[in-house]
Amino acid sequence: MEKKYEKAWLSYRRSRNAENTGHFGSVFTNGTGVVAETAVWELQGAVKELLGCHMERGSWEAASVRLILEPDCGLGEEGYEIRESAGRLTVASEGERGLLYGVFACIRLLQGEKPLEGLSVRKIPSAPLRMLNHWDNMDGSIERGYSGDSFFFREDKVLVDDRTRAYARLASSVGINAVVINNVNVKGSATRLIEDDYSRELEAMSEIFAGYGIALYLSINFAAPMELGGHESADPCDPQVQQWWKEKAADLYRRLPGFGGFLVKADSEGRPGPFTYGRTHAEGANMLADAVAPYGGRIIWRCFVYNCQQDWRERKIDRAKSGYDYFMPLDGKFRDNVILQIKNGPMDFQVREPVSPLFGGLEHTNSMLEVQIAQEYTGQQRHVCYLLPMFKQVLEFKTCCREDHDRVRDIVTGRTFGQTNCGIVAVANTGDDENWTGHDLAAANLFGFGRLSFDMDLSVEEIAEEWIACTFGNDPEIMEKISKILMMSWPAYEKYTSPLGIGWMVNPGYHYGPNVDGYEYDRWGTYHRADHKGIGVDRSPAGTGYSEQYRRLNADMYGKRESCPEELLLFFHHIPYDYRLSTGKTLIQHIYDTHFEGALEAKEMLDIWNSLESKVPVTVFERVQKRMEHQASHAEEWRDQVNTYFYRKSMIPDEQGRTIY
Ligand code: GCW
Repeated sequence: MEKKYEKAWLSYRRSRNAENTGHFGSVFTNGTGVVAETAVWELQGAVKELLGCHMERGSWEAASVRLILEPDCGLGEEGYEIRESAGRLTVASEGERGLLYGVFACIRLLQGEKPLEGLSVRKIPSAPLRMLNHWDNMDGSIERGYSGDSFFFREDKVLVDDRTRAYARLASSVGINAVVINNVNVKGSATRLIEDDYSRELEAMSEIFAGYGIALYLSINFAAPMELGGHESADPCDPQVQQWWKEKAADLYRRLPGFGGFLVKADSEGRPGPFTYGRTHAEGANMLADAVAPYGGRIIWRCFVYNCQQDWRERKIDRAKSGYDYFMPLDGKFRDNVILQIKNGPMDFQVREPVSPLFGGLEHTNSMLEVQIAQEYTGQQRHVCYLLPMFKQVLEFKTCCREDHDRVRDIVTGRTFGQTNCGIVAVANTGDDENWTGHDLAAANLFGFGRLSFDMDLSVEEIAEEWIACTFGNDPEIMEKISKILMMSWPAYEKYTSPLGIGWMVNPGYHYGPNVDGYEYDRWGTYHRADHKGIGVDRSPAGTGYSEQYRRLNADMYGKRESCPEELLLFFHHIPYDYRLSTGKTLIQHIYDTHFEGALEAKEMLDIWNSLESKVPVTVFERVQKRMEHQASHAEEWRDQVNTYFYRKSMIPDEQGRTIY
């Protein structure tokens, strides 16, 4: 039985803005391809539901809406312009995808009940590649999935049905143009996705995606030539292996319309890779790049490579250093159609991390920022945690790699080094739950990631408001209250979980809930090093030396505890509990205070939500309420475990005498 699904932010409710109806009598396009057709279809459907009017196809002269391909208008294939004058609306682009994005922008305006008169908007997407990575397995489970099972796979089959299209609509409506459907950990039958076995389904899927301007990508198993091709090795320098991949690529590009390329996790967490053959990651990636190059394909190669067999006793080895250590020496050695995919921080999607020093380090290699909207370490979609403020901070971070245009956003949009193969990707938070994202408010992260990738000038508040208007309507009370919850949520989560950038402190394996020492004596390189005097990892030059991986100005800033931004203090330094922070509070008092505050804020968010009872649909109200009630009590659990742990270590009482156990 297919599970039901909702339309998320594309569930159009009747607009009260009757003035707009006049603009939507008929539509004309000079686009002849499938994406232009999609644009017309989307507009007609939305106008019908939002304004209640039936939109005909009209001629160029007569149509009230014109979707026009204008060659050489400087907008590119994906940029668009929307102009309104004298009751006529024109959406222009050099490409059909631009028309589609323009149409979705018009629809958002209608959803937001904005007037169209005199409108003049011009947008060119910030990032060339705007991608989602799904960690979906062929058995239907999702690695780090918190919204049900996969809608791409079940019982080793590829699913192509109505939901595939519904998904493509959602993704495309916010500007996503590339999707990897299978987990980066490619094992078992997933290795066979590049074989003929699944060609019919993948062809159908890539056709649906292509209609929405989305390129399908697949994660591949580096050892596939052995597992599928019967070769004795997967050595990237072996001509037979090279030939095998060339044939595979030829085959895939012949079968799948608009196929994008491969995503590769190699030599990481037990996955095979070039190291086995004494080869570098550049040799590995380039071999695949050569195979897909004739078809304009790309290889997206992950930099999440580290030793996951570390000895916790060893204090000089530092997992945070590994990405840079492996990839910096290879700068400039990758083909043009290789993009390195770099997680935002040097560890792993913690609630607070510094930006990976590979951004601003690499100068001659295409790079792409990887963030995670699946909330693996930020409440697993049971806690509300609006992550856009974090992503925005990462994008705005000044790497100091040159005098200007040195922010992460400049790098991943190609501005800094003139690259065109670059962009931003999120590990997706979807599943086959009715509302797609488990927590209804987690959809703000999916919507918001897409919108930010398309337009990095948008503020996180604007994005939240757009999402709320599209999802819940324009009622000022709803807008204000849900915005407030979203904007409170990341800071609150940070307060009641791990302090000042230290990270982890979660239950091993499934990564949910507090366990301060959960990873402390484990092999994963994730330690807080707390003792009775202090806490934190010394990553200064006197410690592991990680801070030295940054450009000079940043290295100096992080390297000294006095200049290190306080939110990252424990990431970079081992600090005594009685150290005074800029607020005048001691470190231990800061830990106690933020944990009490954070738990109160979780309760406050619940109260705000409860006050919306009559304002949002009852099913949504109840789903969110249930999760937020859990969040409020789980935040108390976090508060009490963390505070108690540090009280017992330090034996320093809370100045305010609150209950610590
Ligand atoms: O954070 C870790 C996750 C793994 C994941 C890995 C990765 C897909 O716990 O589940 O594997 O990151 O990014 O490859």
